[in-house]
Amino acid sequence: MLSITRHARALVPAAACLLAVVLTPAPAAAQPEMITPGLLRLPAQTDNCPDGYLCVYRDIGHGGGGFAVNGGRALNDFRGIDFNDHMSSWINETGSRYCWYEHINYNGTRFGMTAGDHSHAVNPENNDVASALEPC
Ligand SMILES: [Ca+2]
Repeated sequence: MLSITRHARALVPAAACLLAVVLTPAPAAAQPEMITPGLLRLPAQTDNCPDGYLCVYRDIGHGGGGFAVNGGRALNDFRGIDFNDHMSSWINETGSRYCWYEHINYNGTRFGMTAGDHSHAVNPENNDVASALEPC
């Protein structure tokens, strides 16, 4: 009897530890972070673009994190979000055509982003050059 009790006592910490492991929730998926109303920072772990937003990504294949702007909103200078000359892919979930520009303040070559369309990878010569975007 005594030996069973001693044995049971030894098992309590092990059982508690096992319970703790079982009860620990899985880490929550990283969520977009609002910078200002209508502008979100996208975490590197997500590749989906919220409905109603235009999303630009640091890496090809909608990876590496990036930014999402609510439909209708423009960004005249990517330097303001520390994203100048970094865009490699995009998704347009706004329902409106958007354009991105080679230079800030909508200057330089303009590239269309059709509503509901996406680019897995912009052309190599246009990689890491985007500096602004707006509905167009
Ligand atoms: Ca640029």
